[in-house]
Amino acid sequence: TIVPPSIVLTPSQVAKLSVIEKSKRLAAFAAVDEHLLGEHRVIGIGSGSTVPYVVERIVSQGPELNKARVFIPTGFQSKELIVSSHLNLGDVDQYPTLDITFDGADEVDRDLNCIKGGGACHLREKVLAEAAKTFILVADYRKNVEFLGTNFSQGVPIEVVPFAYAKVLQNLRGTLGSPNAVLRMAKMKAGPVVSDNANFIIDAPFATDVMKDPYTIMARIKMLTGVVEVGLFCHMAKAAYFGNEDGSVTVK
Ligand code: ABF
Repeated sequence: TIVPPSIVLTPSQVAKLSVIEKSKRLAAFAAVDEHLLGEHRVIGIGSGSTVPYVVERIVSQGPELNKARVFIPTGFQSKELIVSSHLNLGDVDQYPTLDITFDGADEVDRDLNCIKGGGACHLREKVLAEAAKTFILVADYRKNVEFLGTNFSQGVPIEVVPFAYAKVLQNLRGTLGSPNAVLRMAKMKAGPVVSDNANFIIDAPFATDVMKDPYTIMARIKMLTGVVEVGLFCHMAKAAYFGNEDGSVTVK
């Protein structure tokens, strides 16, 4: 008989996980245990490689609890995750207010500001972060930094309408002070990366002192005509959970 793959890992599967995967899983489990309450009905599910462990923890709570819940995805990947885990799928059109959203991050600073969009999903991720009464970040220890841009050097992801990309790139390289801003290309340089919203992504690195005040640079980028959303999430998260190599969890 063919047993369908389950999102809930067996002990032998867990034992085979790398240290980084184990730390993602620890963070996700701790965040769900601490913040997902029995009365929560509408739950946002983010993107990336840490979020499947959030879904694993939720699924392991059992069908009784989960049949009363509806899960809203931030993109194609999380939609597939919800559907394949046999959870109820909803849409933000139906549920413009969410009880809670869990999502990953590329980096989180000491004030819980974060860079997101390494996976090109940050527009929908920001919609679900903003729509949620509580927004919780989950990540491994590499994402836990004092200031943004410390380890994540590829720059701030910026979703831009294709018609405007060259103009926005010029603005970023010029007046906004990111001379190394680039249009994100698909593997093998087959063409630009295209988001779930049919837009392009620009990656714009900024100097460390600029990244110490992420809100200001976020607002300046967002004012450029043609920019749809900036992968800087400022003052949005209630808490961030980081799994550590030694099996502990850091909560910010
Ligand atoms: C999404 O996935 C992003 O906004 C971020 O780019 C990325 C984090 O992925 P991972 O959990 O794989 O590190 O949440």
